[in-house]
Amino acid sequence: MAELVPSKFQGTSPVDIPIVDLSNNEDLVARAVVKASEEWGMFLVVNHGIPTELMRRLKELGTEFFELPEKEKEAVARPADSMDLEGYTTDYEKDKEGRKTWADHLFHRVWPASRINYRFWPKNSPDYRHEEVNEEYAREIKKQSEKIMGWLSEGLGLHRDALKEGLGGETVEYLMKIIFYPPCPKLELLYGAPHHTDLNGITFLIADEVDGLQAYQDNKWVDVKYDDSSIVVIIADQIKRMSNGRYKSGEHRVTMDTVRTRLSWPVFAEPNLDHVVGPLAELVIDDAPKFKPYVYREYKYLKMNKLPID
Ligand SMILES: O=C(O)CCC(=O)C(=O)O
Repeated sequence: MAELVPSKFQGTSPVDIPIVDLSNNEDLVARAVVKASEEWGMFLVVNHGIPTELMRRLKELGTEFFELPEKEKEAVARPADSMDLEGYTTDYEKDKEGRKTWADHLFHRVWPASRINYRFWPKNSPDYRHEEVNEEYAREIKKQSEKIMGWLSEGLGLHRDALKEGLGGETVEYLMKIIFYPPCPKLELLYGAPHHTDLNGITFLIADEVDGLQAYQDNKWVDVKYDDSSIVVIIADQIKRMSNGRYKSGEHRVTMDTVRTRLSWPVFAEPNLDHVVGPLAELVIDDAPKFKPYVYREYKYLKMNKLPID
């Protein structure tokens, strides 16, 4: 059931989500990433090496797409009979009566090349697709993702590639989502996104200057404060399950703004649909497995349909 009255903290939050400065000494960084993933399942990375200009351009092109007339956005619409998420959907425009969330979306895969379908990529600018923006950003995010999974694997006492391999190695897919949250006049009824954890492995999120993302920690909602160069990292369900519960899947939600539109760009690193993910074998020699292994297709189906998951 929807929670009533989403509230933003006014003024200073009592705590802030951890910030990890990736330019620090690698041992320090690795420890900070492990601690934040154990305690929060969410943290900000700064000084990560992805050019701010690349992030700015990515956001500019995505924003331009959502400014197009509806008809042009429909050119990359998700087909009505699609079993996949890729394409543009406008729940906001089309479901005015029964809205539970207040947002439009565009999903398209950005990695691996064999899973990219350019039919769902916006056509508003040739730069959208070309080397210097989305594809370059995807390469950078993949690098960050593998670095972070490496530190998390070592934090479990495993070899550096353990979590990446558990998630499917080079078959891991990166899915870009652009979310457009129009201003919402009735804050008491709706969320941009209700309280949830992500169902994939790990998520990398950037957003425009409007805040709204909140993390749930110690029974409190904490505003996530980012700027135009930081990236929010959200540990998601599959890393929690592979780690046998050692790492948290970060709980979060998005509140609305009455006046301003907000856009965000999460990239979800997720297993291929046929890949089986469960607690890593080395972690359940002495300890009982806390989770059942699932083919990712089944896990995704259960989670998206709010069905029970062991
Ligand atoms: O827009 C945001 O900041 C978060 C989006 C989100 O939680 C999601 O798409 O799962």
